[in-house]
Amino acid sequence: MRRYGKHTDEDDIRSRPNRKGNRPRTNIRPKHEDAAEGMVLTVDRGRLTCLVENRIVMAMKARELGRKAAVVGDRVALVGDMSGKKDTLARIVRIEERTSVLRRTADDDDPFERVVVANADQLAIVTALADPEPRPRLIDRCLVAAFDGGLTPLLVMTKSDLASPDKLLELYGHLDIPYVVTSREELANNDAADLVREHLTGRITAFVGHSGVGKTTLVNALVPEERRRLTGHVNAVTGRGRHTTTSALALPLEGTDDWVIDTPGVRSFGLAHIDPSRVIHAFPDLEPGTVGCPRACSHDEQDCALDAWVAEGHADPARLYSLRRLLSTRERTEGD
Ligand SMILES: Nc1nc2c(ncn2[C@@H]2O[C@H](COP(=O)(O)OP(=O)(O)OP(=O)(O)O)[C@@H](O)[C@H]2O)c(=O)[nH]1
Ligand SMILES: [Mg+2]
Ligand SMILES: [Zn+2]
Repeated sequence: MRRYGKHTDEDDIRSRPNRKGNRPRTNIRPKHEDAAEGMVLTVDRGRLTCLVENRIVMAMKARELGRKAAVVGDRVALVGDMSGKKDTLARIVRIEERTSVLRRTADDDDPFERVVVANADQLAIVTALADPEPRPRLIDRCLVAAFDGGLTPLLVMTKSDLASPDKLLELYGHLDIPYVVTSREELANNDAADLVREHLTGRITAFVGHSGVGKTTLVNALVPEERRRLTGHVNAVTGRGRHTTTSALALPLEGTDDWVIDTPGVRSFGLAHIDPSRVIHAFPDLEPGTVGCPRACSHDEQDCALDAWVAEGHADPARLYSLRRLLSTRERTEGD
């Protein structure tokens, strides 16, 4: 078992009784030295399903975590009963520092942001080519969230048996984002899983997109059933008899260190939490051109230096167009 010998927690100092009323003690001592390392696979009303070594352990947040919430993908430290036996419950005493955070708000003016997934390196933005219709604005929003959260985007276009990908490829082809196109037939003969898997190596990939685009279908094609059963995860059945995912779920890809994370369908991807000035960082090829911009330039205004810089041939005009499209995505309504 991996031990956390060197980790310390400064909260510890404050909670330690200071009997003599003298100066607070400053020596930071390791906390929960015997804590085990785990990963959060899914969260259901305060109950967290964690993977500890190769056991599924149910856990709850320890009170000392306060308002900090653990989310799917989080690396956590656990204490207590870690046998994984029925009706046992371990305690999560620490959430390790996250390497990435995928955030969204319900709407752009919603101040309440939620962390969808922690520690993912890649965001698979899944869009159906029909049923439901592709929604480029939603894709753009997911792209901004990916860039902002430190995730690399991957475009997954499903249901090419129902409609051609040409129009979407025209829109996104020049964005330099890797993409895959899958169909019902390719799902059936495993080609879809193979196509997608090529992009999953060495990564933790979160699948996001509108409800019904085929995220779970793809994840199921990637992960054998007995692995999925491990987590005891059940999907809700909608009024129309379709299964819809109600909570995010992380699943390991067999024989690798790779993970896929299925998430519930979203209607919108609010970006209230994202500072538009950060969007430019997703365009390293354009960033040097902002040197001549006025102070606090939004890069979507008249005096922006990027137009002239790009016109001089320093970067592909399509890239500037992409940046502007992403910047303006916040002001537009969904679905257009
Ligand atoms: N024709 C066609 N149907 C597909 C394809 N992929 C998935 N579907 C169907 O689309 C429907 C929705 O698929 P799901 O995988 O449940 O979609 P989801 O994105 O997980 O939906 P939520 O969990 O609600 O977010 C199911 O009936 C699938 O069989 C495809 O490539 N072609
Ligand atoms: Mg689903
Ligand atoms: Zn500018």
